[in-house]
Amino acid sequence: MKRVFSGVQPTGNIHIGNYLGALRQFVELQNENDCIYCIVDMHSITVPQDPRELRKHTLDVAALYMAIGVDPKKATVFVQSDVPGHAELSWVLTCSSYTGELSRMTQFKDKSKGKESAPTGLFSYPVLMAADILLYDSNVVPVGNDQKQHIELCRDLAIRVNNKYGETFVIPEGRFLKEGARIMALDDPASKMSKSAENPLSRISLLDDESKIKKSIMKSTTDSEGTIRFDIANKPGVSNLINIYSSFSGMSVEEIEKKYDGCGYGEFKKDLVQVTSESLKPIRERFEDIRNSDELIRILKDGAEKANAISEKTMARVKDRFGLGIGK
Ligand code: AQP
Repeated sequence: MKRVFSGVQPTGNIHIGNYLGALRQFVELQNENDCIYCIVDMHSITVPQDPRELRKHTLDVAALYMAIGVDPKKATVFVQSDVPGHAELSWVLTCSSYTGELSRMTQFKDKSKGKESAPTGLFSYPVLMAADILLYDSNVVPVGNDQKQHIELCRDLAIRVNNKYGETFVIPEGRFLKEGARIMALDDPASKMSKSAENPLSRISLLDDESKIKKSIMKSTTDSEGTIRFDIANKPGVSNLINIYSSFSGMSVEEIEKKYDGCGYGEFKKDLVQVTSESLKPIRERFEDIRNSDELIRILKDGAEKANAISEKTMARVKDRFGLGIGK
């Protein structure tokens, strides 16, 4: 049985990019693996957060995990800041990382673009992410394609420590869905769909109702050609919509192109609204029940307890290898 670890930041409501790119894998993996799914709230504070909103989103994301089908009887679900080992290991790994490699991370470059000075946490974000993964001796990390570079850094850090201090960490593998699983912003298909983008119409949240879904899709950026054809280089907006259609309906790109041959964007978009709304409605309904039940907090407390037990073992090993503390 493999150990699987992944997390989502509670920076806002989970959108269909997070869901189709990463979270959908969580559910299928939990049946045959030892899965640990975290709400990575400490990553969220790398950019300013309203404390009340952060806590609300933390519980929302936890409830959404379960609404999409994560089963707390099969998987461990908890909040990152409830397990101190993440911060502890992050510091140890920070001391084995280099500013050069961190400054090459494209996410840091994107998020700090145009700023004279960026928060240190934003810079060292990938080290905390490496700590999240290595703390649990994870074998597999299901994430979106945008995280490939961070997974590579995590592996490099683990190998570096193992070479210098002796076998300490399991070397994890990223699990990425096919290239098309990267969902782009609806108002700008050159940028990825993002929770924290300013324009709410740039994304579809899993909790959006039909009228918001309709508004986002009907206003989405396309092109002037007028044909439903998958061509990322020349038709990025339409290709992104085809991708979303295909992911929710299970139809292949070719089937969709054939179905909408000769149709205009209006008709295609209208159908996409329906396909998306039908897929998200049951998630939204389950979310309401779970979010309003007392069970949610109990599940997160139990999850943190289980995660802590694993994390303490790893930290004892790490401290021993590095000569930290007074020893046994
Ligand atoms: N647009 C996307 N398409 C496919 N996968 C995506 N992921 C994120 N955006 C897309 C994947 O979703 C998982 C959770 O992401 P995260 O919350 O850890 O952080 P993120 O990648 O920074 O996501 P956002 O939505 O863009 O949040 P903000 O705006 O706060 O930065 C990850 O596995 C990610 O790959």
